[in-house]
Parts: sequence; structure tokens; C-alpha cells
Amino acid sequence: MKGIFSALLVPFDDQGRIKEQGLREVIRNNIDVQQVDGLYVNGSSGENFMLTTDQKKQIFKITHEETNGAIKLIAQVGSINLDEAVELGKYATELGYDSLSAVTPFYYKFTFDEIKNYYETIIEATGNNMIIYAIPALTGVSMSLEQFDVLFQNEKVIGVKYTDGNFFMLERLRKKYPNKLIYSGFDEMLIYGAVSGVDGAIGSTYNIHGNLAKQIFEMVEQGEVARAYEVQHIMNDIIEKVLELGLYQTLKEILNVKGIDAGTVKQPMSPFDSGKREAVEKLVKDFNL
Ligand code: SI3
Repeated sequence: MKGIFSALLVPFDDQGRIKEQGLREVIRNNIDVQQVDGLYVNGSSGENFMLTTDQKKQIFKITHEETNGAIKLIAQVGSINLDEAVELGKYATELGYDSLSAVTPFYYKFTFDEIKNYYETIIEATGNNMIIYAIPALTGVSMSLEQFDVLFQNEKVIGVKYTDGNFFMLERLRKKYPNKLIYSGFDEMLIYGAVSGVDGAIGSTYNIHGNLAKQIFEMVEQGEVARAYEVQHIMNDIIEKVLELGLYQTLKEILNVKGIDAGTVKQPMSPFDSGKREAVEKLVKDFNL
């Protein structure tokens, strides 16, 4: 379960339907070209929170089929509808996903006891392992070290996808929990996570340059931090441009330019602005994506 995981992008048509063949192409690109170690399925990058339960199941199924055991699979099943989270957790577990993950419940100001109960309910109903998905900038849920302590007491909670820039907390977690899996969540900060000793990283941009992320990770493991930093500079030149042009729209457009049918995003997100197509073509050419 260690290494670089792409947070899987999901191609949609302009009616918001999943493009099955396109999804298979995006998965194959991740396996064959980016050579990532695994996929994080139905996360933020999969536009999960705008999908129906049936669409989420369809994505779990297609991904499981297409990967066919070649790489590890983590199923993000978190939802503030706990019944849905349990249903999806059972579904992904029956398919054979290596672990579940669930975003901390958001929107309402849930107490920590309620958050703990949410994780315990999914774990008890599915029997599968759980990776906490902590992304305070989007959920507003910022857990303390003491609260991580409580959740980590459950041996089925095997780790955390840590999408935060609080490297003091990351260092504390790493020291205290050498045996839990910690995944770095911000691609533009991968090197800092790697130097902090994370076990892996999960991110959206690895769909287009997972190979660079793997280099950073391996160089840091070999103690070649200065070289890794050079690669992070290249990765961040790409990410900066992607963020400027629109995150998921541009990642998909890059794949489209390369001939992989990544479709479009789901409403209410706006589709890629075709006036920016040339900038994307230049990005693909300049960075040999
Ligand atoms: O699917 C997912 O849950 C993610 O991709 C989470 C991941 O941390 C990404 N965060 C978001 C909100 O998309 C990052 O990979 C992010 O896209 C990247 O660092 C660019 O900012």
C-alpha cells in the first residue's frame, strides 16, 4: 500500500454521464504510462460529491475490472449520508478493494464523537481497513493530534490521507505512528511530505505526471533531496499552470490533447474554456507530458 497513487479522474460527457471507455483509457494511462502504484477512487478528483450512488458504484466496478489486480486500489466511500457510505463500503469491499477511505464528515459541525462513530460504523459494517481522509481546507474539519490518537487506537484505521500544509502535525504523526500509513495529499508539496517520511502520496496531478512524482519519492528515499527538489520545481511549473487554467478541467484537457478520452467535468463545474486549448497544447509540448 506504499507509493504514488493517482486520485482517479473520471471522464463525463456533457450530460454528466460517465464515459466508460474514457475511464478505462485514463486508468490504463495511469498503469502503463505513469506507472503509479495505485489508484484512489471516488475522491475529490473523481468529482465524487456530485455523483449518484449508482455512478459511484459503476466507477468502483469499472476500475476494479480494468486494473485486474495490477495495482492497489483504495475506495473513497465517505459521505455525510452514513447509510450511503456503508452501502458503498460494502460494495467496494465485496469487489476486493485493498482498503476503504472516508473523508471526514463535513457541512454540519459534527462533534468529534460523531466523527469517531462515523468511522466505526463503516468499519464494523464492512470489516475492511480504513484510511482517514483529512482535507481541512475543503471540509473545515481540522483534527488535533489527540483526536488522531483516538482514531488510530482502532487497528482497522490503518492510516491517513493527509491533505494539509501543517508539517508540524505531520512530523508528530510520523514519529508517534511509524506503523500507520501516511499519504501526502498536496502534490505541489510532495517533497516536504517525502522528507517527512510519508509512506506515499495521493493526488490528482499524478494522472498526468505520476512518473515525476515517483522520481521525487525515490530520490528522497535514496537521500538525493537536492535532485528531488529539482524535479519538484518542474512538477510545480506544471501544477501552477494547471491551477491557473482550472484544476480538473485542465488535467482532463491535457489527457484529451494526448488522445486519451478524459471527457469533461460534471456540472455545476464549468467545462474547459476552449479558448485556452492552445495553452494546454503548449504545456503538453513544453513538458513532454
Ligand atoms: O481525489 C482526491 O481526493 C484528491 O485528489 C485529493 C488531493 O489531495 C488533491 N486535492 C484536491 C482538492 O483536488 C490534490 O492532488 C490537488 O488536486 C493538487 O495538490 C493540486 O492542488
